[in-house]
Amino acid sequence: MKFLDQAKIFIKSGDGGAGAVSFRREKHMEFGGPDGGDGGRGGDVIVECVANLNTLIDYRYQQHFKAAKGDHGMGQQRTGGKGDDIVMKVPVGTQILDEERDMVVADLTEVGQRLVLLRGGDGGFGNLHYKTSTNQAPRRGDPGWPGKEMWVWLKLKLIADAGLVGLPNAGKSTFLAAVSRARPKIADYPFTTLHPNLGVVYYGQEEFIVADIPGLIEGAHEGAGIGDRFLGHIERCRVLLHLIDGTQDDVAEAYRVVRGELEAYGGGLESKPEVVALNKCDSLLAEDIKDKLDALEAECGHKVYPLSGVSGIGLKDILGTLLQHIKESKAEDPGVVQASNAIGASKRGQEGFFRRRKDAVEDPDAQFEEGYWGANGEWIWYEDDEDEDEDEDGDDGADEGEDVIAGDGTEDVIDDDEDEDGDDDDGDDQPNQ
Ligand SMILES: Nc1nc2c(ncn2[C@@H]2O[C@H](COP(=O)(O)OP(=O)(O)OP(=O)(O)O)[C@@H](O)[C@H]2O)c(=O)[nH]1
Ligand SMILES: [Mg+2]
Repeated sequence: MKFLDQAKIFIKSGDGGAGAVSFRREKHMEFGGPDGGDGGRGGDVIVECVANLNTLIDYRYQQHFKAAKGDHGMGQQRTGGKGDDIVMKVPVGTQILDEERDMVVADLTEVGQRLVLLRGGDGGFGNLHYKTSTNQAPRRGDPGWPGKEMWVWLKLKLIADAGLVGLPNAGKSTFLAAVSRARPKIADYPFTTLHPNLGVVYYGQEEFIVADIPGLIEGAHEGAGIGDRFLGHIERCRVLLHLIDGTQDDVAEAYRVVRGELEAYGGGLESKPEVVALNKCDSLLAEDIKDKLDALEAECGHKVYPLSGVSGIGLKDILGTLLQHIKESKAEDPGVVQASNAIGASKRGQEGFFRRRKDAVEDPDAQFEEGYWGANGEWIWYEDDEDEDEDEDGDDGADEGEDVIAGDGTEDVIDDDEDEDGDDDDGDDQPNQ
C-alpha cells in the first residue's frame, strides 16, 4: 500500500432544501389553506476513524467532498428529505488541521471515533409554518440555509510507543528488522528509508510498537535531505531511541546534529525520554567502543548503550530500557499521547526546489493547484504547470537547475521505492496502526 501522510481537501456540507408555497386545492374544499412543507436539512460532512487503514492515500485521488442537498418541501404538507451525509474514513492517528495549518480541529486517536466537521444547512420553512389567525393565506416560503465549506488538511501522525531517530545510515531500519517482523528496506546509502515503518516488538510477555523514520541531517528543519516532515510520526511516541553510527569519527557531533533538529522541529520531541545507543559495535575495537561511549556520555549527560543491530549485541538491554520508559509513561498517562500541530519541513534542500516550494506555501491555494504530495511525501508538480513555472522564472539557469532536480538521484530512489511498494512486500509485515 502506498504511504501518504498529509492531504489537503475541500469539504462542503449540503444546503438545506427550500420550503414550499402551496395551497390545498380539492373539489368541494373551499378555504383549503396553506399546505407547503418545510425543506429538508442538508447532509453533514462526517469524519470517522477506522481500523485497517494506515495511509491517507485515498485522499490523493479524491480531494473534494460534498454532502448532498436537502430536498425541498412540497404541497400536501410534505417535508423534504434530509440530504445524505458524507463520511470520510481516516486511519487512527489522523489530525485535522485548518487551512493555515495552525489549529488542530480534531485529533482522531481511537477506532470508531466520529465527528461532524460541517453540519448541513437547515431547510427553509414552507408557507404552512407561517399560517396564523391573522394571516391565513401566507405566501412566504423560505429558501434553505446554505451549507458550510472549507479547506482542511489531514495529517496522519502514526501511533507507536518508541521512535527511532538518527542520521541516515545509523542502522535504524536494521534495528527495527532485528527486533520485530517488519522488513524495511536496508542499504548502505543514505535515505534508504523514505517513509515510516512500524514494527511490533515482543519482549517477555509484553509488546510495544517501534517506528522507524527517515534519517535526519543538519538543516532538516529547513528541508535538507528528506527534511523533518516525518518527525510527526514519532510525536506520539513515549520514548525515543537515538542511534549513533559508531564507525564514524565524531560521534558527539552526530548526536548534536540530531538533537538540534529535534529541537528545531518542536512538537515536544526534545523533552521526550531518550535512550542513546552507540550502534555498529560489532565492527569496532574494544577500546574504540569505550572512547566513543565516554565521548557520547559526556555529550548527552546520561548512560549510552553499546549496540549492534546486525550481531545482536545489547539488543535485550535496550529493549528492556525502552519498555521501562514506556511503562512509566503509561502509568502517568494511559491515553494516546497528543500530537502537536507541527508539520515539519519537506524534503530537498535544493535551492530551486526549495524556493518554488516556499513561493507556493505563501498562497496555499496556489500550492494546491500547482501540485500535490506524492506517495512518499514528495511534492509533485502538475505537468501543465511546469512550463508556466519555467517561464515565470525567466532565466535559463534556474530552469536548468529545476530540470536537474526533477531527474535528481533522490527522485530516482523514490521511484524505485514506489515500485517496490507495489509488490506488497513491505505492507504485509507491518501492523495496521
Ligand atoms: N557493521 C554493522 N553494520 C550495520 C549495523 N546496522 C546497520 N548496519 C549497516 O549500515 C547500513 C545502513 O543501515 P540502515 O538500517 O539502512 O540505516 P538507516 O539508519 O535505516 O538509514 P536510512 O534509512 O538511510 O536513514 C547498512 O549497510 C547496514 O548493513 C550494525 O549493527 N553493524
Ligand atoms: Mg532506514
